[in-house]
Amino acid sequence: MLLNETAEQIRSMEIRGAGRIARKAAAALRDHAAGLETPDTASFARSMKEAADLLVATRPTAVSLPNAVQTVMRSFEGAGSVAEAKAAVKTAADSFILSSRHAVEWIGEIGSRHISDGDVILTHCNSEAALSCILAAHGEGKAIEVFATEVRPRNQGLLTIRALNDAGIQTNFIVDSAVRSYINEVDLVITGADAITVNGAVVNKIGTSQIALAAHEARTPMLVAAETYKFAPRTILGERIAIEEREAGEVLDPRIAAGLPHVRVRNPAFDVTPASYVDLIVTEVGAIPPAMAYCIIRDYLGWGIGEFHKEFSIDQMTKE
Ligand code: RUB
Repeated sequence: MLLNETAEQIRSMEIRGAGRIARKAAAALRDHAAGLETPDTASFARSMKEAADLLVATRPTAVSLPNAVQTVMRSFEGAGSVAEAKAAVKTAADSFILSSRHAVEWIGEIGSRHISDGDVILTHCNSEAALSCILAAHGEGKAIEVFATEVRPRNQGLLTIRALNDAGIQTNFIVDSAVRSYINEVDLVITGADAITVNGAVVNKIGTSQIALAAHEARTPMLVAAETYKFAPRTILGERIAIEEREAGEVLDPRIAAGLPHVRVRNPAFDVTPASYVDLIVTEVGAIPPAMAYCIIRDYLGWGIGEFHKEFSIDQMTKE
């Protein structure tokens, strides 16, 4: 698929969900590289950098996107020819896509061990990783029931209830504001994540932090299902996760808004749940307490304090 087309599909949310976005971005870079006709590796690198920047700018919150792009972009560093660089990009993109799919499966296997026969689970938004846990538990024959939220304003809950229904799982569909009314009937909350910071805070669909708060008060455990590439390396350097604010028209019909000059619509797409409200993060390399986020970043994303020094010296060099 063409690069600009993929970028537009991510921007418009035709392609959505942090894992899917990451895989599509990797595929778009791979296809872009294959079609490039550049005379040398330097111009190849420049064109790939432009493509990478375009993709990363589409949605600012899900760090799976820059992490996937970074994986592909690092693959051709030091390539001796354009052909070698193209081959490296293809291998890196294909292997990212494959390992991402496997990660979602493994998360399902690990996450399902935290689900008991007879459990009532609440989920929010539409997360492949969270659904993988729920579907795996159901596949193991556990009799589970799910509460799924509507997820205003984009109604991703509709995707979730369809998947649950198709699997034959008993599901209750509720408006977002009904969570507290049902939280005492829920045994476990499972959500996905768009980003996890070095202090274990979880960035996910708007409303997740309210659900976590209600779950915390009700002593209902909260599980977050997230592949390792959802962890945000640059939070080690103090970088904050940007929370995407989408257009007002998603929340309020512009014709109504036009008659309300004193009303400003706010439409953040994500929020931050503090680590203290999260019991466990289920990754493809195991279930970890949020306090171990740094270890995941160091061990699986290859970003340690050494990278910081490297970045710092590069910054310094470009200033000098
Ligand atoms: C999607 C969302 C999902 C995470 C995880 O938001 O918040 O919970 O991306 O999803 P949006 P997954 O619909 O705005 O992209 O587990 O599928 O990666």
